Amino acid sequence: MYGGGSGGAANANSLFGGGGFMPSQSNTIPESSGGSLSNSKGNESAPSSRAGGDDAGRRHRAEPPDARPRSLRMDWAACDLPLHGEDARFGHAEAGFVGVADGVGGCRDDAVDANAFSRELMASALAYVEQAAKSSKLRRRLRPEDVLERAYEKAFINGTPGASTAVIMSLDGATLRWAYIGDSGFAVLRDGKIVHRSMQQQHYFTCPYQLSSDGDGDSLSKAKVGDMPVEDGDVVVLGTDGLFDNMGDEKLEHAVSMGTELGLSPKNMADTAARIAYNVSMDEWADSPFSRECSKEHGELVCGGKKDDMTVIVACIVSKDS
Ligand SMILES: [Mn+2]
Repeated sequence: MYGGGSGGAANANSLFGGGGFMPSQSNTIPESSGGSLSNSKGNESAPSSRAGGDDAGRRHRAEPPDARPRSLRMDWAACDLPLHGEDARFGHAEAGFVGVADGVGGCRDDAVDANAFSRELMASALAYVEQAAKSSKLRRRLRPEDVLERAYEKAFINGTPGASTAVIMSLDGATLRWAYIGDSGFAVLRDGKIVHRSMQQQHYFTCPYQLSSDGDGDSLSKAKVGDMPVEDGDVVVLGTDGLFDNMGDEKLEHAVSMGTELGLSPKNMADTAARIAYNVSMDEWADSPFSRECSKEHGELVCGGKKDDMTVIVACIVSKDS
């Protein structure tokens, strides 16, 4: 467990509540077909069950009886601002999958490459999604929690050292799905307002829930899984804690509203959000989500942002015709 503290042991039988490791199809990494993978070193709330979904997911789950399947796609792009080089991400436009992961920084103390585990998680997730994307039947059934499980399984079996938080999301018809663990998260915006967001899962301040290869991390059964219907024009922002610890809801809503009004591309919106968060992170007098949590923790007013890697994915939900 990095960041301190202790948690439940990760083991094969505890993956998403007892399913265990399934026969892996992810040992073969197919040729890239529209997918994208990056890590920042290179270049550029409450546990739920697998079947459960979270509260917001349930609230939004019921669709009008006359709703016909809508043809939507994700138009996505990313911005990476590396500091320690511990973040990684992937995306596959055709399959409608995106994800980010954050190697937990405590690994630095152990002279472990803190990026190795997050990088492998995202690489394995992309490989599995690419494989599934070749079959429309398989693609329809693919869920973010399955991809996270397969990716974790592969990193675990390979003994890749380290620990990581992660979030994986998919667009399936007009349904947005997610699975996440720790403080890598997302927000869904409609008409410039956040209509749903993930909750940071942590054991205590600065110690997020995390998957690890050494049996000292958290079980995947602690991952939050959910879904909600989305519409043409919705904007999904995924990020590691470097984004959300520096960028409060108001700033995020402002950035996305501005991007939508100006017709900015997902890439420009991701760059804009990352730049705003970066400026906060470098401002020792800033009022940030991180400084507010610090203030609560220490019982006195603390100012400033949090210097960290930042990985931002902006996925605009658009009609397939556009
Ligand atoms: Mn981070």
